[in-house]
Amino acid sequence: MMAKLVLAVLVLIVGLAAGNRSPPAVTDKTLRRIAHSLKKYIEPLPIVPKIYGYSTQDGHPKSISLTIGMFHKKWKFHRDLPATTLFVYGASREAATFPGPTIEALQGVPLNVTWENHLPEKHILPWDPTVPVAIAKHGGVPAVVHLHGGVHEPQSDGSAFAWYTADFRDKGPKSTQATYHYPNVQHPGNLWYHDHALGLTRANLLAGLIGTYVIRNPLAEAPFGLPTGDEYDRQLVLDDRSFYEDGSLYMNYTGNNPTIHPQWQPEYFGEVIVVNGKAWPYLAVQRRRYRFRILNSSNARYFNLSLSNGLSFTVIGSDVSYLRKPVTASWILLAPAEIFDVVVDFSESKTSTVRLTNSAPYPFPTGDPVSTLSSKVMKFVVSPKKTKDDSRIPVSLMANYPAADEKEGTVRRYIVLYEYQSATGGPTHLYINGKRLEDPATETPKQGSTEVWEVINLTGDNHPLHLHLSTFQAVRVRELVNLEAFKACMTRKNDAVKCNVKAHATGQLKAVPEYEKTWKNIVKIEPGYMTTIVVKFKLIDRDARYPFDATAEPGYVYHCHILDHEDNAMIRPLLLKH
Ligand SMILES: *[C@@H]1O[C@H](CO)[C@@H](O)[C@H](O)[C@H]1NC(C)=O
Ligand SMILES: *[C@@H]1O[C@H](CO)[C@@H](O)[C@H](O)[C@H]1NC(C)=O
Ligand SMILES: *[C@@H]1O[C@H](CO)[C@@H](O)[C@H](O)[C@H]1NC(C)=O
Ligand SMILES: *[C@@H]1O[C@H](CO)[C@@H](O)[C@H](O)[C@H]1NC(C)=O
Ligand SMILES: CC(=O)N[C@H]1CO[C@H](CO)[C@@H](O)[C@@H]1O
Ligand SMILES: [Cu+2]
Repeated sequence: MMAKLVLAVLVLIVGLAAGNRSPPAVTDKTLRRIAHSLKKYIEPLPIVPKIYGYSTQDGHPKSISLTIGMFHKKWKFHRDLPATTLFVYGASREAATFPGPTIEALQGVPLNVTWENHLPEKHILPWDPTVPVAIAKHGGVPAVVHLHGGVHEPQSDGSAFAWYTADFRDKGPKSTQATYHYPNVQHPGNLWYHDHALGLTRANLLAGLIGTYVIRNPLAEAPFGLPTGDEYDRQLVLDDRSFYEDGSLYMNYTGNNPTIHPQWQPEYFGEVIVVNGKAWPYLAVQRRRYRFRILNSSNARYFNLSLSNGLSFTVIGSDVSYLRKPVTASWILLAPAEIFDVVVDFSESKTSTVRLTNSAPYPFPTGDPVSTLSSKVMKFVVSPKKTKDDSRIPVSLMANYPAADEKEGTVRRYIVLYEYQSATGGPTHLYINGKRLEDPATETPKQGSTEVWEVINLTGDNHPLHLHLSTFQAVRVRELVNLEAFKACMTRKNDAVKCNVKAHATGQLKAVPEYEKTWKNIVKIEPGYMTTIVVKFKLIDRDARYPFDATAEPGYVYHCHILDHEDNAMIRPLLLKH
């Protein structure tokens, strides 16, 4: 009783300190009832607005500067839900959307973006002061933008410590500038921008701070003959959210271990599947090919996507890179923050509707099976008449990209993922290599080099590993044998070599899916396995060094992209050296 009272008071104090309204009482059942009450497939899928990151005034593409703000704004997720306040990106408050505008850049044409923080005094969601977190002394919401998949100098990387509030009233220890330089020197592909403020990433993204970014190279891409134009080449930004009756976003105000972390929960799962800012939308399509750039921007939900009625995906790219050649897949497993670039040919549909469905358990891979709610994603309504279609699926794509070659690696590192639990077994925090973000950098690759990272998962979850700046791909996924003995040794010594990792990394091999055999920004790390990734700290299409000083302060980071893990604190510095 006393403990409960103390807890309630603690939660109240923390809630007040964090400037939050007290949470309306709500149960999972209520959240599910609200989700069930929304009529499925009646909201049309919005086209994500576009902002060009270059000008073509006199025929030649020219470098420009953009100003993009973070605003609070009412957003309606569904006809049957009242509008609610979100944090969103846009050129102005009027233009701001969820997800934010797609920035279209050209390879080789640099772009400057000034990211302005116009967020209000108080957050719309709860946050936890006991994880390493940005705290604004003078009110306001700390924010900083990271371009995920971007190859750019460290000063423009959106370090978790480089946050700032509205009018720069408060700023983090590594904040220098609000204008970021994106040189766009890298090969064409799909990127996204999102918030990266210390300890607030899960809340800021849930609140709406996400947007997509495409780098094009018309000369290299036009010969592929893929579907083009706003109508046939589209973004599908997937995420999951739960809502209160009044339409506002739900996030649990009570931690799973409230005496340790009053708010932090190991994984956020929402009952409602949202695509391009609308709950369970539909898209009317013609009987022809469409290109979809599918981004999973959920906090923690994996999606195992498939199409009904026998249609399949032709996968042409994964994250920031085209594949060497297209791969047909009947399902694709999308981790948080992972992107797949696919073509779907609706002329093959024998029916007038096609559903995009999800079957990934949550947490992935050993959690609950999907519900009738989260198995639905969106619906395509296929027009009856066949349409003229000039697009095609090419035989090969970026065949000149180098294959991943482990022998090129000059350094081999062991990267171990740990989860720590309370006496009652609830996760309390997660670390990489048993170290905090604030501990000195141990991963210090040479710029221009290739390394081999052996990533060992000692937790029960699949973790999407993300490295800033570099691109990488998995070459081997091997089961660890005598896992418990290895884990016990690692828990004591935290040293893979001393714990004789070679003797344990002898189990079954799992194939790397064909559609992931390219240079990626996210690799899914299977629990109980050692995943070998080849990491390139250079430009892959030209085998060239970065044309900027990648060794500058404040450096980069690498982390798990389950946002709730990243915030507490599955994240480490990545400092490049000359
Ligand atoms: C972008 O910023 C860089 C560095 O400050 C500057 O040299 C360049 O002129 C800017 N470009 C534009 C188009 O303003
Ligand atoms: C919020 O978290 C607490 C603690 O883990 C849990 O008991 C409660 O059921 C959660 N609420 C909902 C609606 O899931
Ligand atoms: C989306 O990404 C989140 C985390 O970034 C991940 O947990 C989730 O499984 C992903 N969902 C899909 C469908 O890929
Ligand atoms: C994804 O779902 C398909 C069935 O739709 C299933 O065959 C496949 O094994 C699933 N993939 C994973 C990784 O769970
Ligand atoms: C799914 C799976 O194999 N998870 C394992 C990940 O590793 C931990 C500890 O090493 C195991 O306990 C999990 O079962
Ligand atoms: Cu994780």
